[in-house]
Amino acid sequence: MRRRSLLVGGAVGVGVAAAVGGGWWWLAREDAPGASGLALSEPAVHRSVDGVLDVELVASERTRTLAGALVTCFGYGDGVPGPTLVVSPGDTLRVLLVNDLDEPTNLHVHGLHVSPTGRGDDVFVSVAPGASHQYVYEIGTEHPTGTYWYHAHHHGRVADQVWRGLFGGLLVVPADGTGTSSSPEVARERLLVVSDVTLSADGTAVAGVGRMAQMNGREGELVLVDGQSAPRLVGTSGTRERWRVVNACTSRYLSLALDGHAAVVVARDGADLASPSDLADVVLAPGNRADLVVSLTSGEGSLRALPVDRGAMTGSGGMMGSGGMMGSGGTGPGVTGSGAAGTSEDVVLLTALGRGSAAAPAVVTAGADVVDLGALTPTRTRTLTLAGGMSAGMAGMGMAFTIDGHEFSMDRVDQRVRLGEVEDWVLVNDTTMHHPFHLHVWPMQVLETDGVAPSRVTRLDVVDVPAGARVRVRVSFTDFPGRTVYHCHVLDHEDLGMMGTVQVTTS
Ligand SMILES: [Cu+2]
Repeated sequence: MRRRSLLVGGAVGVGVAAAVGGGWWWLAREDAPGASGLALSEPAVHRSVDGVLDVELVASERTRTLAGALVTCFGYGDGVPGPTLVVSPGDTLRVLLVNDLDEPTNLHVHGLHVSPTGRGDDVFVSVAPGASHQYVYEIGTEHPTGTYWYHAHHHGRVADQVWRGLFGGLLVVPADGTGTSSSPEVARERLLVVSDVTLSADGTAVAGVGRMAQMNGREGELVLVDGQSAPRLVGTSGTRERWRVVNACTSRYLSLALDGHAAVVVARDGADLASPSDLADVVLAPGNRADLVVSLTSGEGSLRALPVDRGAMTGSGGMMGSGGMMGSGGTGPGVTGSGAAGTSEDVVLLTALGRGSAAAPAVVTAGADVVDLGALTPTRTRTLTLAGGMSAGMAGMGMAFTIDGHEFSMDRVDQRVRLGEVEDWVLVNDTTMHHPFHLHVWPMQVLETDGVAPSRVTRLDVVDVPAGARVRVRVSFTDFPGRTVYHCHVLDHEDLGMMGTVQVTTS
């Protein structure tokens, strides 16, 4: 109780934290089941006006409130997550990225179907310390409404920068402001950006995790919603709410469960589902989003993230056997650094109170019309093989994460595609852990995983490729010529090389 009152009292200063014996980050965490009791506070919102949203995002490292305490971390503006950017089809989104960090960075608008060239979603851009870059994203008039997000995407630094706070939500909503077109009647919408991080004893977001943590993909001690530890959400019983959940964790998979209230998934990765899906059937890999319609009943329930086994990397020669040795190379405090990479904890993300006595409304049963690429004939089929692990080389132990045998090089074109063509990509996972495959600009329709087709049309921008599995996706390369990337969204793997380039040309 004493610890809880510290948290409720507002910002827990570092001095106070030290007085209770270092390792103060445990305070927030141990209080999480049952909640800190703090009311959920969503990020600030910037909404487009007259077809334009013009914002400045300043990436900086400074003190911000995180998990109820004052923490030194990265971020855009005042808080973590950064401000929520809200635009509509046909809008122009202008973002001036100002780099106040002492390392390079850049920006990616995850899931948006926009040009990867010019001032668009070009992840080859590097914004030096002290410099700025003007991004201009033209949102097409036919752009799907839904839940997206933005984050830093500078190769080699992505995991660290996202982990330390460089991410925020991005929504595309109908211009008339009535919520999403497919939205059943909801009393309100909430944006729930889930992230994880580990804090050091002096109240700093831990930078630079150990080799094993990188190899398996780091997972943080703290799992936060909108930068808060197990906040409390209060709604009205007998109403529906739309919860837009973003998995902004660098590696952690989220298998969501809600007790006390009913919920279904109505959209994934900005694509409406033809029919709602059970929450239990949707696992959010890093980068994925799910829009839930929650029917609030009277009383309190909790949204939890259940354990997910995503395997662990084994290198050539079975190097996992000596994991203890390799793990001693400076694994950060509390960062998953040895053994299985999957989450073993059951984490309370938030508690939700339905105030009043009205019974829960019926759950949603109708879905939306979605474009189905299933009947199309692909122009060609490509196979991409994901591989990696620890290996012994001339310079000692090394980690290599590859696609088709190559580590990422921005100077190489790995796939050449003609604009307007429809292709099947067979994603082969030749490792012992899951890899979430993300393609920029163009969404992927999942056709099958190891021969099993999904039960409904499933369009995603991050597709999980389980250990040892083959996943076939179909992509319609429409609208935008140019060069962009595909990669593993376990961001440590991307930084270690599991990324390739695709050049889309008009000839
Ligand atoms: Cu991976």
